[in-house]
Amino acid sequence: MAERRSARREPRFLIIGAGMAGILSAVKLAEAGLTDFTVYEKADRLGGTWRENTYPGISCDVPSHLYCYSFAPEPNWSHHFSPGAEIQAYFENVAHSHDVEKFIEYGQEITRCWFEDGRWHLETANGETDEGDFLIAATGVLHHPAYPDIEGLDSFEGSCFHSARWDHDVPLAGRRIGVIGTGSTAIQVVSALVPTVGKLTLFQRTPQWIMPQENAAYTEEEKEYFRAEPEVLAAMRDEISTLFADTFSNAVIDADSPQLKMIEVVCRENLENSVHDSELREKLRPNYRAACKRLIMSEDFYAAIQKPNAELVTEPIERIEPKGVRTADGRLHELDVLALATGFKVDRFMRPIKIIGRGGVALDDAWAERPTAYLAISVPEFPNLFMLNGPNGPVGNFSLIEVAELQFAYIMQLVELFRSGRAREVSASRAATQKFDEDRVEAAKNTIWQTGCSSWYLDDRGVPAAWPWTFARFRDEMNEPRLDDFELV
Ligand code: N01
Repeated sequence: MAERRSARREPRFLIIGAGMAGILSAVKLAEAGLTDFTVYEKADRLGGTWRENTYPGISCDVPSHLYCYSFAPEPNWSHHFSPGAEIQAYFENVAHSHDVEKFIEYGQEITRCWFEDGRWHLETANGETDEGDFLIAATGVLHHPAYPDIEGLDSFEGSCFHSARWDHDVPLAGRRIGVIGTGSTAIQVVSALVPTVGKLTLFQRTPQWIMPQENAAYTEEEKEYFRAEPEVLAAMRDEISTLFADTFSNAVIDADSPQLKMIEVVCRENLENSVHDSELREKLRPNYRAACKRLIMSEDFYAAIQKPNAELVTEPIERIEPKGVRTADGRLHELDVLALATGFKVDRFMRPIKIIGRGGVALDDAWAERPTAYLAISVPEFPNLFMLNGPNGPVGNFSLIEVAELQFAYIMQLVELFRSGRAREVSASRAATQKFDEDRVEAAKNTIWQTGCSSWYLDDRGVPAAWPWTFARFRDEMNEPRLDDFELV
């Protein structure tokens, strides 16, 4: 590894992860002339969630022109909601066009980071070491697949994989495919597979509300127009951002909001009008409010599940056997392939990396109850460690790219304290972190997420672990750090 210490009195940064937030960090640091940094990536390719999730039908349900960096607008998106492969290519293009690939070290899984003598040190699985002044965790939220704890899972004789580890070598055409789960992933998988497979069996534990959402292609004329008029593209992005916040992100934090009631009406009508068989319709009808679980957008799921080669199974899964899935009614659903669209362990963040802060305190201990961070960015006693899309930030109903950009600009203001010589170590104070936590738990009581359903938003106490305020408030918070909330050394 090259000599790391800069001769200048400028900080060195260690960045964990070359996904959306890691690339953002690299671009922004380089833009600020802070080129003493390395992005550590455990895989052999950048892209994070878009590298790992390649399941059939994958697309993003945040509008394309919002789900991209503000500094790298993309006039050529093929659809209003981009397919996953296009998003992956977009990140690769941005890294290339901004010349930040040279900062990425691939195949370097960080196993341990520790703060010692005022600096962050790290060790990789290959035994290499490095040190720097700031550690940026850009490790993502939906990153660690959650495998279901179902008896006999390992005994299945066919092909079985998690949706985030899709095995493209396994043929699907004409075969019997089972899908477990009914989250955003499963709904997209089912819609994409039904037309090609022999039989698709969807194992539903909980039904979902489905928001009908068309995904039209952009015409060549539209793309040409976006290419020719970059300011129109920028204005459109702002417009989509406001619209998205007003109609959706801000609605979910107020369970009584008129927008939510509207969303509920639309979802109910979608179910009533799209599903013709009354028995199937009732199986698909949730008994909780729309958007309590993350709302699913789909224009074709209801059509897919009504096809003759599709079956919705609502009997609980009893166990998995060599030939398929046995449900509680004693029936064996014989399968060739079993896809586990069973979601993610959302409380891991940068773990399993062992992170040791000031005075030898382990992050695992600091987060023994549950992960928490001041404004989703900083943890007391972990100076100069900053997270992008950390715990309790805006997730699920926002463009995580917009969120990360605002967070990074905020972090850069904290870094400025170091550069100007005002502080060598910056971390949120305990008091400010505790107050933030109490306030967010209180505010979360008004959200739709806490109206009686289970979802990945909820922590082990059933409290939503997500930003419970408006996006405008998030923007305001990210505008400028309140230094009284920090401990500066
Ligand atoms: O995961 P999930 P996901 N037996 O956690 C079921 C983003 N995303 O990958 O509801 C049976 O939502 C579980 O059942 P239940 C988006 O933020 C975005 O689908 O707990 N079933 C549930 O149905 C999304 O919210 C996009 O009863 C079991 C499912 O598995 C997030 O990623 C696309 C089970 C898990 O759903 C996660 O979505 C995809 C068991 N033992 C993802 N264990 C778009 O932009 C779990 N389940 C469109």
